[in-house]
Amino acid sequence: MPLDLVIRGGTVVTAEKQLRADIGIEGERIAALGEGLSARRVIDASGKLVLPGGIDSHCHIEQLSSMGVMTADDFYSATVSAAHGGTTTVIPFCAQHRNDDLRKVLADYHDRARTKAVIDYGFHLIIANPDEPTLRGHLPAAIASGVRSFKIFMTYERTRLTDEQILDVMAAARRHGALVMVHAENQGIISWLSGRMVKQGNTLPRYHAICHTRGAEAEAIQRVVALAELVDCPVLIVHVSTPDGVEAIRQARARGLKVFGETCPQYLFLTAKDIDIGIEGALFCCSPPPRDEAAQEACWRGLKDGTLQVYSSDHAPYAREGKLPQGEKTTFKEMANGVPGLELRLPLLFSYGVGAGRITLREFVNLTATRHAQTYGLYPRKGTIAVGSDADIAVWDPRKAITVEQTRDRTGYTPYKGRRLEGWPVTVLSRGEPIVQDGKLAAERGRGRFLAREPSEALRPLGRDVPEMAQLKEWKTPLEL
Ligand code: DUC
Ligand code: ZN
Ligand code: ZN
Repeated sequence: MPLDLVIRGGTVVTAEKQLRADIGIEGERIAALGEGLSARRVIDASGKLVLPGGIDSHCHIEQLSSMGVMTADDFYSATVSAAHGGTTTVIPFCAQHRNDDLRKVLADYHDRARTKAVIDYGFHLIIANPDEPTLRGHLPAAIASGVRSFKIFMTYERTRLTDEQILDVMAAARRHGALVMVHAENQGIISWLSGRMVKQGNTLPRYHAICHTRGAEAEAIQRVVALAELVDCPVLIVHVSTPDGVEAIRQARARGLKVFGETCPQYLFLTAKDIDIGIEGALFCCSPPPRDEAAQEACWRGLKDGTLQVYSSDHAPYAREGKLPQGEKTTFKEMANGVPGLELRLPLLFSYGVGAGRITLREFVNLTATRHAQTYGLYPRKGTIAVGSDADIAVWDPRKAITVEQTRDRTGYTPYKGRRLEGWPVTVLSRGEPIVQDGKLAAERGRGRFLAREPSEALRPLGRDVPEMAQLKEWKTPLEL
């Protein structure tokens, strides 16, 4: 029986190896890897790199911010933009706000994605209301439905959890098998400083970068690591931006703790100087903010040595009106936080990482796809090129050069305008179907499918008690209320 499709003559790269091979596809899956494969249809990949499609495990799509601003992208525009940049799976957030019932939140996001996504998607939750019904009923049900991770905030008045609440949600995650993702910044430092700045009329975006201090990140990471160690709960620190933050994770890992880290393009390619351009700096504002060259270097080092497991976009796409709701008078406290990055995440890392000799091609695949799948319970269905895996594949032209103008999301801008990039995914397949062909969209709206995720090794507790917990166990003293 001939195969449906063969990708012929390319250099196939996975996290483990690089080889010249044809890839045979039958239906939605990879059916063969080898030389001289034939099929009904052929994609000629000679001179090209054939990589697993990217997995973006941190992006915000069709999501209301805590201040009530809707992202500019819906599930169609975001996933179209992602596909053009070589990403074939996204894991965005279903955001619970303080008064929301988690069941309704989850149902709403399923409705939003089902009819629009052009690539496959999973969900994380954002837990802002860890009350009894949420922790005892709604969250376990959501986890059982394949939503095996959720984010919590240590800052923002409307979403932050107290340390006691963080311990509660960690205990629930441990019990029901979910990975806790943490936005780690110290609320007191940020609100103390920003209160003073706003009162004095220092409201330009540049003060956003001042108020979210480096120390605010490092303190919160150290604190949340202590909380996680107490209840033996693995954690993943999202959007790490500082040398001290990376170091705090490195030290926790050196002690054998399951603490994972993530960084994003804005912390490798932007600095606080990009924000310090007057009111227009709002377009570059995200939390935590980009820092300086030394911080960029620390994030690169963290990616290279495995302290930071994954590289995600944190695509938080707001159009100008969301960024500047009061026009020129908007204070940095009123701006929607976040920058777009779904489409350029991979091409930026390819050019400035692989192209500049900072990382190898195999590390690129690991950081953009394989580790996301492994960490979030999608491996080996997604994130690799292997017989039996979904045929989610990006064929890269390593020599295609572009100057960034505009991306396909709906923000109307990109923070990376004017950058020279070399290397671009020219053909992209999702479950065996070409969804981008020679740079043109070939996907039908709504073809993307929800991915129920399995418990991953990352979220399995260590089974190691701190002395106080061990003592309680010895005394047979229960912790449950
Ligand atoms: N955190 C994110 O992860 N994204 C956007 C804003 C924020 O604070
Ligand atoms: Zn965050
Ligand atoms: Zn985010």
